[in-house]
Amino acid sequence: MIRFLTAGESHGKSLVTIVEGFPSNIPLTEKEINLHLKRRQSDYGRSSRMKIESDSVQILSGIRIGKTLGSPISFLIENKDWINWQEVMKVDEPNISAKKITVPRPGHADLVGISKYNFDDIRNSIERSSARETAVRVAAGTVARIFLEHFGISIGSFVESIGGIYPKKNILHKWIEKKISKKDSGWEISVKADNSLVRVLEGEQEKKIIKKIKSAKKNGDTLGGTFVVIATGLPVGLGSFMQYDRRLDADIAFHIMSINAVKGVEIGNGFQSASQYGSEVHDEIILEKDHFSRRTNHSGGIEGGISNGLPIIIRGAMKPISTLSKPLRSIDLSSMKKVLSRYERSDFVAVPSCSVIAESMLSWVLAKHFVFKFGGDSIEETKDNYLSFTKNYLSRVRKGFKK
Ligand code: EPS
Repeated sequence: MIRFLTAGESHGKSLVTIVEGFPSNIPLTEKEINLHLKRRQSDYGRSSRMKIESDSVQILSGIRIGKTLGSPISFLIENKDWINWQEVMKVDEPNISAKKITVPRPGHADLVGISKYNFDDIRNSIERSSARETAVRVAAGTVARIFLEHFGISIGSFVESIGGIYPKKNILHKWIEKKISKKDSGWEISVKADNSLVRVLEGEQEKKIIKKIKSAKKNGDTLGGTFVVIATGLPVGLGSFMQYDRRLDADIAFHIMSINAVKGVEIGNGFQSASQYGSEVHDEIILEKDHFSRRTNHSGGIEGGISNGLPIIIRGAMKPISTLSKPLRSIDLSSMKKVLSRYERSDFVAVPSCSVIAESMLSWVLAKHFVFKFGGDSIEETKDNYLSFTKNYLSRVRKGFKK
């Protein structure tokens, strides 16, 4: 089983992660990880912090001469802004007395954090709850992505809407209502989305969104939105219905929901299917040359908690950023009096970055179930196991059911 942990505070010295359980001999370079770190930093609508940080990873262990060793891989990403926060973030007593933060921002982790951990300064809640931590998640997720690429699995995303502005064309229609050809790849969607300042696929929509972000900024307000992540090239059989916590859809929902500010996750036709007839929802089964397929993909590539080989389609909803310069009402914890909330530097919108982080989280969870099913101590062994299953499953079904 693969696993990873992250550590690091938003304005601390650096962020680190340890990634464990991948087989040996996967080619991996800092350059590939840096590419996705840069994509995460898409800076339209972000705070001036994004002008300070230009993330790049240092590989500390687990890789020798460009390939994984099978040992724990560790990564470090420096926080360039730390230089400006050294006193505030000092491990021992600071030379200056850092001013305590006493007014919690509505919707942020400020108040629940101090209540739970008995902190006497909201700064202690802010630092670890910050989405800055997602930089190292992308590093870990990129190991998973590169591993999956060896099996033809490709993952991409786009921003579907920001502030309620959706594209004119129903972009998901093709992926859900039509039979996808083998050539359609998840990553190609990302290539298109990466050309847009806000990672959308329509020019007119981009213009409207930028206008709305500008006006939100002017009004001291923030925006959220929805994003779509698509994985293609999957084998049948990732996940299981044998135990609740091995269901692929459940695990995907958990991983996407774990991204800061995500409040909703949908798989395939999700919420829409709840108001339709069964005959409109369920994907009819067809037999192709060497595998079973479906006429449509309303299920979003997962049936019974198991991948069915069709593209996995995920939609996520991100709430608006909770730090507003137009203050909402709160309580000053030092006086327990009603006050207007405090403002500190923040993003106005972060849905484009969130969509890239979601690619990493989906890569991670798919790699987790892939390694669980196919195992292998070296990638060569994993490939043998994968080919033996994918090449032979249809003939095994034929043999087993033959009258
Ligand atoms: C964040 C607040 C902002 C964001 C940060 C997440 O940082 P700061 O408090 O330093 O202005 O820029 O995101 C990142 C630094 C990043 O790399 O994504 C928050 O409160 O979650």
